[in-house]
Amino acid sequence: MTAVSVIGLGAMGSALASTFLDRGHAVTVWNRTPVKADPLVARGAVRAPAVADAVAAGGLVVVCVLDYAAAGAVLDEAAGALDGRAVVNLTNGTPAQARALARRMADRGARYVDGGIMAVPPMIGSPEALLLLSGDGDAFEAHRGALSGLGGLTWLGADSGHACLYDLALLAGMYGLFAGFLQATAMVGSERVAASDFLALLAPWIEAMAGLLPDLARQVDDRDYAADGGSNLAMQAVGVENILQAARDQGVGTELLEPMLSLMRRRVADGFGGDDVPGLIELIRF
Ligand code: FVH
Repeated sequence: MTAVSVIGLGAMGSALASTFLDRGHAVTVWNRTPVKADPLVARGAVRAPAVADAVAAGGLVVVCVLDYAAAGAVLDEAAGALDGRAVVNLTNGTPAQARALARRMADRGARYVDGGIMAVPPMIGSPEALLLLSGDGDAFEAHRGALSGLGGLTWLGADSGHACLYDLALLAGMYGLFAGFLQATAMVGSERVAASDFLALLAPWIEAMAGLLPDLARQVDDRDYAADGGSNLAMQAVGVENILQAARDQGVGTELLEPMLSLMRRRVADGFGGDDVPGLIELIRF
């Protein structure tokens, strides 16, 4: 079994360390605030006195702290121990931050894999938890077995920025969904309808709309947004205007959907009112 070191014992780092213990790995832990290691030490983990000791102890070094500034700082503190180590950084950040840290790790002789976790801490160790990983393919293959104990793995290739990019893109999809949920429940809430009651209508509606995604994806890929007699953008823009006006009339805020309406108006003004809604991507895409 690979000896694993976990650096960062917040909610997620603790769940990772705990799961490695469950799977029978020798686990060394380090956290800036040492007391957070106590429950893991009670279960058999070794407390490293300094972060460099944790790095030196692990065949696989997993980092999971708040942000890349913290990840960079703790790994700098362990600079002398990094040569030859496999470092898997599961901290949330941007592709540019991941690529910069990958270069710093390579300069110090570490084999660096970047990752994103699509799960909340209680899901770690279950098949529903998804880890997105990219970077040093040899390090990934060497530790695929240990990492797969945390959840499902998706390898995204040699660019260490890709795991972050996919992670943030998936989260963007999630926050779009949350924005719609909040707008909808605030609107019916203005008439004292409980969100939990409204879900009986909202959840199946969102599920039905999710069924349209393959068609929308095809339109985006083909850059062909013809509405084909379906739901044209000019009509949908009027619908969104009505949503926002109704919200105002009910004393509900409109900030979540205003950016969408403003893109719709621009696209209609540009002469694409007969297209379908995926055409909006032309106003924001690379
Ligand atoms: N928890 C979640 O639901 C999400 C799921 C998806 C992935 N995220 C990312 O995981 C990273 C860690 O998140 P977390 O949930 O463990 O966060 P906290 O419980 O707030 O713990 C933060 C840890 O970071 C340490 N830390 C912060 N700043 C520093 C620093 N300057 N130097 C060293 N360590 C630092 C902190 O240490 P301490 O406050 O206990 O001393 C915690 O160990 C994160 O990127 C999520 O986006 C989680």
